[in-house]
Amino acid sequence: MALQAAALLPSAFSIHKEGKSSASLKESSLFGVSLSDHSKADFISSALKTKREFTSRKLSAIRGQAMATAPTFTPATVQGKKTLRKGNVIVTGASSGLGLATAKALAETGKWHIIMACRDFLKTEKAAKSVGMAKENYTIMHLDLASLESVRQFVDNFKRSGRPLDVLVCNAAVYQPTAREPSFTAEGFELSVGTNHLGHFLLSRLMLDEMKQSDYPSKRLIIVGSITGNTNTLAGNVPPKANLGDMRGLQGGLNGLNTSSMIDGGEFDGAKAYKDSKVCNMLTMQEFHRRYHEDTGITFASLYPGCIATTGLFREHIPLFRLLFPPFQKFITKGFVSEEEAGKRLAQVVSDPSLTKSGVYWSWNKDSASFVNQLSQEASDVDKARKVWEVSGKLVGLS
Ligand code: LMG
Ligand code: NDP
Ligand code: PMR
Repeated sequence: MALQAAALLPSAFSIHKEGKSSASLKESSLFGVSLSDHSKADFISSALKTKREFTSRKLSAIRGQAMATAPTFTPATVQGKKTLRKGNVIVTGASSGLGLATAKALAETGKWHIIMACRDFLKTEKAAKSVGMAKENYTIMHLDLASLESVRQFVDNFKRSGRPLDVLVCNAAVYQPTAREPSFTAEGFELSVGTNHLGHFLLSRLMLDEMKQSDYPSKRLIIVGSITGNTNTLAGNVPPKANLGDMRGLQGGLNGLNTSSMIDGGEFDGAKAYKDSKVCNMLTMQEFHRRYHEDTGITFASLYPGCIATTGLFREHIPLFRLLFPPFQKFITKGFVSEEEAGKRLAQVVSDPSLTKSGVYWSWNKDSASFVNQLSQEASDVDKARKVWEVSGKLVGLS
């Protein structure tokens, strides 16, 4: 079995290709979102205030969301003689973990307006405040990826806001390692693949036209992948392993009734469903690249930011796992990264001028230098990518 050096011995790996850390960031804790720090009154007044501040280029109503916007075209950077406006980036799942750390890192550069696309407005508002994001740097918009209706509504709402879309980051995910029975999305798809893959698949397909229309110089569509979906690594060989098989379950709609809830048609396994969903994420990124990069100039990329063993991703794991997993990753595998460091990495993929290569999967070595990593055979299989694209398109009602 071919195992990747990067996974086995991160400290011995030293490809310094394009690794420049992005804008310098202040040390600041990402933890400890305290309810008492953010009173309800505070929240309501800020929501009302930001609503007053909102000036849409189109005057159509924005249904059911609070917006905390800056004027869209704030000059932020001077490139040559041209003044570059602030970039607009949507980050799904920005209410915690990697998404929040990325939003914070981007906000601190002053060059980005972050649309935090989240299912829990209050949690997101508290999270943004807790990491010190300035109001003018973000907008919270409702998105529940476990409902295709919500995805479509989000896209409509975003279009109505009149903001151009420059970068889309598909980051949100759920992981159900201890579930014995599958749960399902609003449309009846198994929850992990339905949320992590199908919700994002519809979102990015629908947002592509928005991105095409943007005049931003470096447009990017980023889908977060993971090492555990790649069986060419040690981590990807910890059972249960990702495997899409012939995708008979996906073709049947993952409903657990007349078809399996698993992509490969097997018995439900929450950890495998998550890893399969990450394989779909990485395949989708490459299929986007093949179909659209040349015509649109958009950069399509995926990444493994490192093992961020402290995030909410493990909230459903047993307490003993949550206790031991961070030290295990820190001291034994040495694959651990803090939320802050992981956020800087994803922020680089969003905005670093040197990370414009399309169709690639980024990883970082022990010096936090980025390099183009190799995907497993399945996660780079061209036929599987096409099949995932076609079957998923039908499931979400696109083709
Ligand atoms: C399943 O269990 C769960 O059932 C499932 O619910 C889901 O969670 C899933 O992948 C997620 O995992 C997987 C099971 C497989 O793992 C465990 O049960 C072990 C959990 C360990 C978690 C970390 C805690 C470790 C605690 C160690 C103590 C640390 C203390 C820290 C203090 C530090 C102080 C300095 O596990 C297994 O099946 C067993 C192991 C399998 C390994 C698979 C690897 C195969 C790779 C292929 C061979 C490669 C050979 C190379 C050898 C390289 C040697 C380095
Ligand atoms: P978190 O649980 O901290 O963050 C996940 C985010 O996804 C949360 O904001 C959560 O919202 C959101 N989310 C979940 N379900 C939905 C939904 N139905 N609709 C909208 N948003 C939803 O985990 P991480 O930060 O660790 O995960 C972020 C990404 O990083 C994922 O794609 C994960 O696969 C990837 N990753 C993580 C690694 C790690 O070691 N942690 C390693 C490799 C990749 P809410 O706050 O409301 O729950
Ligand atoms: Mg893993 C270099 C070795 C390495 C790395 C980088 C990870 C990352 N893991 C490694 C090794 C091992 N893990 C080994 C040897 C074991 C057996 C003891 C092991 C176990 C393990 C479990 C039980 N690891 C896990 C779990 C989880 O539940 C996590 C998971 O699979 O979530 C899907 C997980 C992870 N290990 C990682 C990373 C990044 C994860 C979690 C998140 C993800 O892929 O998104």
